[in-house]
Amino acid sequence: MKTQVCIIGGGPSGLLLSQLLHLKGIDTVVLERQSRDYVLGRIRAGVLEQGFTELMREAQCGERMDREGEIHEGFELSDNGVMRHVDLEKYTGGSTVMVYGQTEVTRDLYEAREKLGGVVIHNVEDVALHDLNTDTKPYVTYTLNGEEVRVDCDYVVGADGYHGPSRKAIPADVLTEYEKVYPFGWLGVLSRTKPVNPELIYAKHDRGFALCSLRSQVLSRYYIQVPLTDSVEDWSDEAFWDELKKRLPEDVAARLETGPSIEKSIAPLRSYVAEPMRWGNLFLAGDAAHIVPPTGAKGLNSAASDIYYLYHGLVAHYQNGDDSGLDSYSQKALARVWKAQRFSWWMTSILHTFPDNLPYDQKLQGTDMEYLFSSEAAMTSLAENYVGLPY
Ligand code: FAS
Ligand code: PHB
Repeated sequence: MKTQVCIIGGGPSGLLLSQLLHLKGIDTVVLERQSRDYVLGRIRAGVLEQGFTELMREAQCGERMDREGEIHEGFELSDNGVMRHVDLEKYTGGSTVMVYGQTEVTRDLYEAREKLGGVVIHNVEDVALHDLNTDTKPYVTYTLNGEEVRVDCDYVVGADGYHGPSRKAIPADVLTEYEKVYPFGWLGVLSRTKPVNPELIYAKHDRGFALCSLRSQVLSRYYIQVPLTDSVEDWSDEAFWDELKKRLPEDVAARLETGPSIEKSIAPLRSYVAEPMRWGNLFLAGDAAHIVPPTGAKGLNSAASDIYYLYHGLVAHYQNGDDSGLDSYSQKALARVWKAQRFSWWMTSILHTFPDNLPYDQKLQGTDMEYLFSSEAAMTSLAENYVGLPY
């Protein structure tokens, strides 16, 4: 099989890039390890930056998002029951975020690929990357139903997430990895209940962090911080709702509509960056290159800016023979990735309880919250990072 760009990974990064390139006449093949239903069954991100929504519209995938997604002009920050509003629109001069689940984003992308006849091959196994940094062109091999297939291409894009093979194809003496593991995870619940609040509530509490989010007016998404030693089996629905209520302001807890969980999972929190994001004719994008704790809603949104840079670099290469975008991809993508890393670390640091925190550290957390609400500059910094820094 021959193509121009072989993309490993049929998550949002891989699908969005393949759709954008297709519309520019650039041929791609997407190789995905799982079935489409499995990919769509993963419940992940919920908040989209404007940069992401604009890319989705450019990819001709924004129609349902604009119809069903919710524009949010701010969110609430609660500190041990005292809730205060963060006015994103005011502090950014008009920017907002879109609340629309990653599952729906991925569904829209799959349907768009199908409509254009895009090549997305599911259930592939044994994906291996070859000749990434030689004078010859790269190729990728995989097996499907026991048969080995070879894909000859100009470029390989590793959009295969943290556990995929692409990053591992970069020699250890070339790759530098930066990691920070947090001593807790997020227990998330999806429930067919009316969201407790029109906007998201990020709740700092001595018992631990909690987040009230949503997917629609009839589908709510909630999280509570839990120790890494916990497992989903430790948490009945009733126990989850009781603990969530304890971490929310009393009036919010009183109006919380509870119901059976239709999805319940624990995600560990980690900050991770791999550099460089290019090696020869291999480009890494999204979770294949970086991971953030979900506190700042930057995981999916960092993937979007990678895709933006890579998309424009590949179009310039194929349409004008201009390689400047590809040559600067890693440096440009990482510059924005690290700012998202910083913001995600900062939001996580001020909102969660850390088992080893000293009383001094706890005082600093409280001071950070007070400084936010006493300084236009501090609030502007929070708001501009949350809505998404420029690409
Ligand atoms: P993905 O991991 O989504 O997709 C990679 C794809 O590559 C997968 O479909 C995988 O099956 C495939 N793949 C892997 N190995 C392969 C192989 N060998 N061959 C072929 N295909 C292979 N972000 C937020 O902003 N907010 C959140 O609340 C949030 N919650 C999250 C919860 C969890 C449990 C996880 C893991 C992530 C969460 N994220 C969240 C981050 C998440 O949204 C990612 O940023 C987003 O999925 C990135 O998309 P991709 O880069 O496409 O990676
Ligand atoms: C979600 O709705 O899943 C969500 C929203 C905001 C975050 C993290 C997760 O910061």
